[in-house]
Amino acid sequence: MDAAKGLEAPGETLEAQVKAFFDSAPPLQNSDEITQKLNQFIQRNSSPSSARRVVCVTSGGTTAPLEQRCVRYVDNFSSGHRGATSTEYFLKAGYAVIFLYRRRSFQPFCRSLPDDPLLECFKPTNESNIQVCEAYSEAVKRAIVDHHTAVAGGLLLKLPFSTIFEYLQMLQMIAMSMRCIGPRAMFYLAAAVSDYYVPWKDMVEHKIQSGSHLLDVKLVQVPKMLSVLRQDWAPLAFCISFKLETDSNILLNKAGGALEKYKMHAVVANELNTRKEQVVVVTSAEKVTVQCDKSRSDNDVENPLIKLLSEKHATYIEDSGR
Ligand code: PAZ
Repeated sequence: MDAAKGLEAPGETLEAQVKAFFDSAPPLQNSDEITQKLNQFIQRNSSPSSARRVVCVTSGGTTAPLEQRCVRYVDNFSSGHRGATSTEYFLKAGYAVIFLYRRRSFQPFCRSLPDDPLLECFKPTNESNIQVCEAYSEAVKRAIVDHHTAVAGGLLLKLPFSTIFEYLQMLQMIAMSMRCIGPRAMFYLAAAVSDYYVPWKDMVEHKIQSGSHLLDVKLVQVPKMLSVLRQDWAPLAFCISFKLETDSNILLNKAGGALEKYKMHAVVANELNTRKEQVVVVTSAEKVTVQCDKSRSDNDVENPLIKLLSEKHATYIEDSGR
């Protein structure tokens, strides 16, 4: 939504903007169920016998609806590949993962399956049973086993969102539930989050009718929730945000700016066209270029990236003295 022009109320404090955002948001349908799932998940992964590090991975783009009974919305680019792949590597590194993802975006353990269409993986047999096609049998088996092991083992909790309203309400709930584990919590914020939105109370209820050559929709800036996450929601957690740019000349400066402004522990800078091959991890001390190792079979850039961040997180926990 970078091209959109927001109407920021001059002089309005961040606190007032945050309040206005949450007051105007339509309440989550299933918030009790989500809270229960979160509490169980955190409890399970923080018992003395299995005290793990827990990471919240956000993934995919948020939508900003233009109508309450939404037909049209402004979307943010993200396939969810980064978040899904990172989740797999965090699980491998021993983390429990809360995967906050955009509905119908990439899912962990499904990268080797054809998604267009998934049904090509299967065929009916004579007895009307279903069989996995030979070409995909290994990939399907691996995906099912790995996914089941993570979910049934209580190491992966998946929570879907579509709109910016759902995303931020759920992020807040997750942060609150993770407070009790202090610095063992990590936020890995790879989702592409709307910069502008239409407040619910200003939104038309029904589908906008065509007829005028000018669509007059006023978009308001989404409050800078990274600051709120760091300061209020999860002050002890280790926080990593992402910065995406298409112009490599401004990328590192923008990442450095975000690091400082939002007091992140690291910002992962990536450029649209090369994001699958290379990222730069920007911290107050250094800028580390992380590249995929093309000689390996697991040659995702997320492999060395999660290794590096997991080491930094371990140092952070040690320094916190807990
Ligand atoms: O989801 P994906 O793999 O297609 O892309 C990942 C990404 C570029 C959305 C992510 O790495 C990222 O930079 N997220 C933050 C985007 C932003 O600056 O708002």
